Amino acid sequence: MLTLYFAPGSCALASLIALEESGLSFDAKKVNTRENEQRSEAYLKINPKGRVPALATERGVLTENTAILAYIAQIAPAAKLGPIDDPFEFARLQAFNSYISSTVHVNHAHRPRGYRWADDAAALEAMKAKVPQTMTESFELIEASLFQGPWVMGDAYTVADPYLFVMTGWLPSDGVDPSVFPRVSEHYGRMLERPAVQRALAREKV
Ligand SMILES: N[C@@H](CCC(=O)N[C@@H](CS)C(=O)NCC(=O)O)C(=O)O
Repeated sequence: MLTLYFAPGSCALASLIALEESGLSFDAKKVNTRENEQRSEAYLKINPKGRVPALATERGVLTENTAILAYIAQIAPAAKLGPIDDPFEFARLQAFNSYISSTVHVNHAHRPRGYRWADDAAALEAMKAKVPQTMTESFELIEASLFQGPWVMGDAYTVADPYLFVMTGWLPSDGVDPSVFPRVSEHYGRMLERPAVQRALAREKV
């Protein structure tokens, strides 16, 4: 049995959507990040990083969206969530997801989680102030070059799509108007129509 540890409104939504798309049977457990449950002794035993998502499998716990998304695509071949038989195409998919994880998500985190990098109040404010610019620059690149359309990797829906969806959903709170990026905005709307996305969003609300 697979168990996904997630928190509403977090990046774990990407892995939650991928699981919903996969057709695999899984359990989803909420971690109350508002109460800092991710730092509790019990949760740190599951994920010593103190972050969500974490995916408990029969072979152990996987962390990091990039790893979890790739794993889901590979263990659910019938769902066709990635080009798992083509090493080059799969690496291209991983390149997109790595950019989201290492750059776009980190840009965003400078607003709510600046304390990871600085203690000084002025430095924290300076980091927050920079977020609209860094998110805009990343989305300009995605809109113009990385996003192929109608899905991230082209005609086929893959595990890159839920990951982009989560980042697009954060743009308004990061002070960026998503309509500036029409192709990405259309993708967001297309995602909202998918039953798996609707099921994942409903799970966040329960
Ligand atoms: N690179 C990690 C980032 C995980 C991460 O930062 N998750 C956030 C939620 S979006 C979290 O758990 N934050 C809680 C905290 O920082 O205490 C991934 O993609 O899985």
